[in-house]
Amino acid sequence: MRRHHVLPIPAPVLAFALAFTLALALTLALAFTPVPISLPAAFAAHDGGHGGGHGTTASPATGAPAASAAVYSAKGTITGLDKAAGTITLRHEAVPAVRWPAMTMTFRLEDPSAAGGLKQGDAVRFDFRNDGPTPTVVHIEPLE
Ligand SMILES: [Cu+2]
Repeated sequence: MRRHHVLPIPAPVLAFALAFTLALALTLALAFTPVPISLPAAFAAHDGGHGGGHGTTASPATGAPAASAAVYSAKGTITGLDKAAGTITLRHEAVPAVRWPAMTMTFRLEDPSAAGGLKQGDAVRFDFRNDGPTPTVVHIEPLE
C-alpha cells in the first residue's frame, strides 16, 4: 500500500495564515460598518457651518411628495444681512417640523427686497423652504 504524501504545514506558516485571515476579516468588517464613520458627520451637521445640511426633513402632514417645497415658519433674530448677496443670517428658535435645534444660520432670500426694511438685531417671524444647504426664506416680517 502506498502512502499519500501529506505535506506537513509548518506552525509558523499556519500562524501567519491565521493572522492574515483575521486581519482581512477585521478590515472587511470595518469597511462595511458605516456607523462609526458617519457619526462624526452627523454630529458636525449642526456645528455652526451648516455644511452638512440640516438633518432629515420631516414629511409634511399633507404627505406632499416634494418635501423641499413645504414652507415652515419660525421666529428669530437677524444677526447678519447681506442684501447684495441676497442672504440673511438668523439666530432662530428650534423648528421641530424640520428637526432643527435652535441655532444661528444663513438663509437665501428668495426676494432680497423683502428684507429692505429690516436690519441686524431685529426680531422677526419668517417662512422658509428647507430646499438645500442654504434654505430659502420666502417671507419675513418684523416681530412685534
Ligand atoms: Cu439651522
